Amino acid sequence: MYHNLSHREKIDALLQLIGDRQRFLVSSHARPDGDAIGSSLGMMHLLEGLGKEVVVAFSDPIPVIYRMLSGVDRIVKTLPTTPPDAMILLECDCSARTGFTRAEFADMGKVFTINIDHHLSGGNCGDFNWIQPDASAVGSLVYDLAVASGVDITPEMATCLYTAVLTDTGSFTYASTRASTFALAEHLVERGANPNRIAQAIYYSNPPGKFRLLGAALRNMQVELPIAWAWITLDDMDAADATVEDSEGIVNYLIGIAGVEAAVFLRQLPGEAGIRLSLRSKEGFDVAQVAENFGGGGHRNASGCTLPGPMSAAMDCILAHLRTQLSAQTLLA
Ligand SMILES: [Mn+2]
Repeated sequence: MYHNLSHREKIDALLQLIGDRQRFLVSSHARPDGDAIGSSLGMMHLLEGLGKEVVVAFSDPIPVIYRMLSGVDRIVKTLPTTPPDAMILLECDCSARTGFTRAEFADMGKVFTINIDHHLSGGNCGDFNWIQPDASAVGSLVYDLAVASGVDITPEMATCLYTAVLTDTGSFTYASTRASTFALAEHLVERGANPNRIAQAIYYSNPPGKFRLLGAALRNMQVELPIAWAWITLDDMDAADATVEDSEGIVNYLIGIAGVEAAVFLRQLPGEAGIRLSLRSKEGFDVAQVAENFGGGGHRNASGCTLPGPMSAAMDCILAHLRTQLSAQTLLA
């Protein structure tokens, strides 16, 4: 029913769907990042600006660096028992990616689902799907919706959406950054987002454990151009007195090396949960496909997946796959 609509038509249809309902549940993916949290809270502020009732639920804790965002204290860890009139899923290619279980969703019963995403691997899991792979962040889609709705873009909402776009563009460095991204940022700053204060919270408020862990990972680093990789074990985490949150972003250092086209960071998970992989690439190489090959997903230049342990087996597996893919691509070039 809602397929093949233009960007503007999608927005109008979505505003109609929102207008016809009163109570909303907003959620996004497990291990939430700046776009997941910023766009969800931005959506909360938008809906409340329209006089709606909103519950925002995340299955995982909110990283410390995002706790300055307005509305963070309202976020709950369980799904509401009273079914909302609609559920809005952001940055998720299916409800399972929220980290809430099938049983938790079943308790809520069938709910009209609105799915807003910019992942290439985004599936049409909702009753209404708005998948825009060229958007720099889901936060920019929420911004377009806010502008079209005529709601007041408050400093609180502007700060949430600016945080989403800043972090998902790698501080305006990723390939998804265009002139329109800066125009969006300009408007959000005019509406009250403070770039310096946001940067202080996100980039200059790190716990020391994060840098001890980075040190351990970089000591493990291997470079075999055009591939670079590094890993950390649970022992490294303990020794650094670091949290899972502290491992976010380490892979970005590996892709920063000249001549590296694909980088992979491997993190040992507790028990038999396996090895978590974060992948990054420069423009030419598609790591979303690599991750999808192992049941994961993401963007062309940033993706993730989980492989069975031990660490050495996971490393051999991903490196063999990357070497094959890269040499095939080089042959094709
Ligand atoms: Mn995103």
